[in-house]
Amino acid sequence: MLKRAREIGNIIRNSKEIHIVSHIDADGITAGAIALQTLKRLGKEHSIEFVKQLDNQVLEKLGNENHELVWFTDLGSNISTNYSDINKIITDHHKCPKNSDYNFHLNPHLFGLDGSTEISGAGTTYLVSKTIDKNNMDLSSLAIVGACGDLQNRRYGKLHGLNRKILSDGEKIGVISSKMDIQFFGRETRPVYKLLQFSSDPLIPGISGRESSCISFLQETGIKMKDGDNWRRWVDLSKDERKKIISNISQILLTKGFGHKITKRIIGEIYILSQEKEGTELHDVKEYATLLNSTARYGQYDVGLEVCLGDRDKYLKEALNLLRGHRHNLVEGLRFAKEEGIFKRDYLQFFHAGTGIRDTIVGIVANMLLNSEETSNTLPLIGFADKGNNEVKASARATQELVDKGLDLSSAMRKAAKQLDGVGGGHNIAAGATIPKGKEEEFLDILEQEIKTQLSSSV
Ligand SMILES: [Mn+2]
Repeated sequence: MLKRAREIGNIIRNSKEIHIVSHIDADGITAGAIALQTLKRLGKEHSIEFVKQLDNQVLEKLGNENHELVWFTDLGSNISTNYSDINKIITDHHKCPKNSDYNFHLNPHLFGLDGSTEISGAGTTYLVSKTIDKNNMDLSSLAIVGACGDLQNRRYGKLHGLNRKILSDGEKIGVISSKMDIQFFGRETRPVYKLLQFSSDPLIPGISGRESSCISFLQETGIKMKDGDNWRRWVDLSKDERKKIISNISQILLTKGFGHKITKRIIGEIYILSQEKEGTELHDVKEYATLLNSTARYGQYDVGLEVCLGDRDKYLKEALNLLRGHRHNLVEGLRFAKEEGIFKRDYLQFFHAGTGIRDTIVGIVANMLLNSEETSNTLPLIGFADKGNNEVKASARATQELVDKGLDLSSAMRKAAKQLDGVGGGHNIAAGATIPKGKEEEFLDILEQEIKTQLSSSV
């Protein structure tokens, strides 16, 4: 992979003008930022755009723009075999066919690595950046934000594979540090009771989603919730207090029969960006990724990008505004999906939000729902949302246990969408598709058949 990264580095060095095309999520924004910073430092003429997916419209536009070189980051693996009219390099981690093994295409799947856990789009972009100049090792922090944005730390409760090498680059030069701690979101910025209330992976029965239960749980555990007028956050608690909470949560999970494997997921490695201010949304990698996601989902890619490039003023403020709006929309989306109802079939469960949830957040809502009491955790969950243009977005999410049993949502979604003249793909645990409106029922039939085949053939 490093050899391929160097080859791509050489293509960049030999070009004067480079246009970056990246994906609209935390991994895509960090990948785009790493690419852009690399080109800036090289003094290359550059530009950047973010897209939801590489469809024919985008490709046609790119073809007409006649860029000397196009750098696809966190996407592009699906076009590596065709579109030879665009002079390109690709640093991606999405599944790709073996016959896309070209010298311009860096993808872990081409090297026998797992692109859903071992390295992200930002990570592959970082590898190229580092081969160009060792001074770009400071960008490792963005690569880790991207990896965690794609939940690559969740399978093993810590980063793994090439991601660990990138992490150690960052630790070596002091931009990142890691330690074991609680995995729930908001360690640095949320009052402790809120951190528990929004816990979702794993879900704590009787606690998650219930504010008053969280408060009484903390009281019973003997945790003071306020310090003067200020709510205490997880990072304000003493080591002893944290231990007590973790042990009491574990107790709840174990007595409810969740087993050690799930209970262990409470604790894992967390990552800190050492040069950011403590208690801000940028200090903890997971919170940073969420901040970026909330800029991307509302089309404000440049806001997230500027934050990655170092702005801590105007753009950061705007990003925080978007984050607040995003939280509001997620809560509303979750409520909406529950009201519409979750329908179970033999091999999947689904909801259809129509225009009630933005197509850009239906995947996050599906993920939150999958971790809630409203859904079965033995079935993958599909969420539909109208996209406009007579198209429907389908987002599929599954548990790691199902993936371990042979489920591959990426291939199932791609195959099902293809039969209906749509497009689909992604990762084994999380995938998406766009299909013509009105074909949802048919789509579910095909998808269910695919899932059934996957799960029965792996036994
Ligand atoms: Mn990605």
